[in-house]
Amino acid sequence: MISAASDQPAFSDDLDDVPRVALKILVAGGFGVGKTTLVGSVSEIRPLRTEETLTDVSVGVDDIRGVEGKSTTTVAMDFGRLTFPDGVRLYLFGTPGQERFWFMWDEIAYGAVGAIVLADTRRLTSSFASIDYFERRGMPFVVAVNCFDGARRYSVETIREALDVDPGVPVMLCDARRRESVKEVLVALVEHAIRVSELEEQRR
Ligand SMILES: Nc1nc2c(ncn2[C@@H]2O[C@H](COP(=O)(O)OP(=O)(O)OP(=O)(O)O)[C@@H](O)[C@H]2O)c(=O)[nH]1
Ligand SMILES: [Mg+2]
Repeated sequence: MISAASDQPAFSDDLDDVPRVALKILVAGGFGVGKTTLVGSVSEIRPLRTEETLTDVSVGVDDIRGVEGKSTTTVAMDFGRLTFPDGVRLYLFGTPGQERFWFMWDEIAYGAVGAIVLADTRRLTSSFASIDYFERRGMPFVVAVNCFDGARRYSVETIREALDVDPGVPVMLCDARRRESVKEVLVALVEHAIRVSELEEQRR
């Protein structure tokens, strides 16, 4: 079901409200790592969601360790928007986490400048596929570890080693429920994407 949360203003495409720069950002990562939560906590418009109830069929298929209270899953995408005071507007697209919906990724990823790969240290392997995806496509990404309550804390270095990501890829800790924390991740991603594109420019 497509729905919009009701605690934020509805989406309005005000023609006077044209951003200086508009960038498309993906929010990826394994099943239940907090992608929908992240888009919802930072979006300035009512986020678009496509949640469906998890059925018994998913038992034994989806690893819900640590998120046992989870009752729905994203079946198409999440969409939200955030504008910074300097006029940079980010359009956020959350991907579905379940493997059976991965066929949609190429279309969701089209035109994106970069991605956040969210990870949960209790199920780190569930975010490997996202990392592979962006590495293969040469799309800049940052890894953000969503620090769930009760999950063991690891240092950024330990997580970097476990995920075996390139030394240039930012790895950070975050709380997907906190707007300021998510903003920090988004700023790190945009800065990283600019660095990557400058390096590519110099190589040409
Ligand atoms: N304690 C805590 N719970 C969280 C956090 N982020 C998400 N949750 C909870 O974890 C569950 C999973 O969150 P979602 O945002 O639906 O995860 P998702 O990655 O979008 O899931 P899929 O779309 O199914 O892959 C929900 O029950 C959230 O309420 C967090 O930072 N801390
Ligand atoms: Mg989701």
